[in-house]
Amino acid sequence: MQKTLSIIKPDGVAKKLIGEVVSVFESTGFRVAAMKMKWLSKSEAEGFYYVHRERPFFQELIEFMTSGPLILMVLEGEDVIKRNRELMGATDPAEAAAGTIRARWAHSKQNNIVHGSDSEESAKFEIGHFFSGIEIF
Ligand code: IDP
Ligand code: MG
Repeated sequence: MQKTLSIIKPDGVAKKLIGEVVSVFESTGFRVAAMKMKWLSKSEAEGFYYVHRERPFFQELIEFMTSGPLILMVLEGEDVIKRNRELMGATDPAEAAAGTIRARWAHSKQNNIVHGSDSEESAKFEIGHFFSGIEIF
């Protein structure tokens, strides 16, 4: 069984979409193996998005990700990394396929409701950034 890191970003929490998003994952058959609410510090957000540090939108992205509490989850399932990315839809909601989480609820390319790891390597790094072994069930 594969694991991935999923985040309901501050816009998703503010829009009261926690239940809707978790429902998409659970009805797909993913198991929630860990979950917590957290308000990220600047350095926690910068460390998480380290790979994007040179991108022009980096500072705004960090401001957005630290603008309020978010939900961190470890999801488990068969091929969950790729399947979660499919459920999320494209980064820009204008390009996201109909019925995906971002097509349904995202406001913009930045404020796009969810994060999901994009590879086994990033899933390992991202899960370890936020969860210790004893927090994952
Ligand atoms: P992803 O979340 O679909 O994997 P990435 O390219 O990894 O997309 O970008 C990480 C996050 O940075 C996005 O989810 C989004 O919040 C933000 N972002 C990406 N591209 C842009 C942009 O062009 N303008 C503003 N924000 C962006
Ligand atoms: Mg990404």
